[in-house]
Amino acid sequence: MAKSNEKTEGDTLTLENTKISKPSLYKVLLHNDDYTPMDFVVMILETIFHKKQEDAVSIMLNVHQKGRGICGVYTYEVAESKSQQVVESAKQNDYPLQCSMEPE
Ligand code: TYC
Repeated sequence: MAKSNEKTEGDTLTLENTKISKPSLYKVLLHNDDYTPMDFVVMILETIFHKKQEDAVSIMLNVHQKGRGICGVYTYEVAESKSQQVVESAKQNDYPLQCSMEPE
């Protein structure tokens, strides 16, 4: 998408053909393991991903059964921050919970 831009005579700022693209989106994935308690995963989904309890339980069970699952789709920086918060919080509680991100 090219933005047709203002070019004012005498101005130094010319913005012709500035490319405007939508930010790329990334899926944040939660991975199953045998040690992290279900309640802890639900709490992570409620607090970091702002899921309602019912949705958090359903996502957690899906990850538990299928091995991995999507917790949300965000811009790169937000996805990275949420993934780091998950792993950091798990580490503090000595759980091996893993989180990753991949392009949508
Ligand atoms: N499999 C874990 C258990 O039985 C629960 C769990 C679910 C762990 C989802 C991680 O991402 C996960 N306690």
